[in-house]
Amino acid sequence: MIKQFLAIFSAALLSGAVHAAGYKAGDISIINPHARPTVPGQPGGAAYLTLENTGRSADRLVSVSSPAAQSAEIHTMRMDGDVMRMREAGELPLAPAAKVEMKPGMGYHIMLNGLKQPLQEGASFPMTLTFEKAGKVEVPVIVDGKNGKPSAHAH
Ligand SMILES: [Cu+2]
Repeated sequence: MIKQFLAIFSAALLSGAVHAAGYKAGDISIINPHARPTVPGQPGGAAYLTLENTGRSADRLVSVSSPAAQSAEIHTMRMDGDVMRMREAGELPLAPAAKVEMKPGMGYHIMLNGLKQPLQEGASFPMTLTFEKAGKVEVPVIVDGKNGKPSAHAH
């Protein structure tokens, strides 16, 4: 059962330049889910969001899915010597008070494999996050290009 999500639009954030959307699943806050645009023929894309555990017990993001892609995986990037390597993390641990901000180029991201159509700037698509304790929540992911060029994300 998908819990109803609660949208908290903070329109005044950062002098109106950024409209960050926030959602909740139990004690977990999901902030600003967004994805980079992709070009036609690009098989995969990446989505980013911030997760904050406002509760007193640890939780974990255990899976992600979206009708926009055949599969979605939790990935991490890290430097191995001078080579950036990516791997499937499988899950994302959230200790009490932990805040994990996904962003391009480092740390965690959500890999969207087998996109059904290109992600177009300005569009949005639903994504379901499943947490071990907080359960499932569906959030809209906004495709935005404000971080610059389309993601050159390939594995
Ligand atoms: Cu990846």
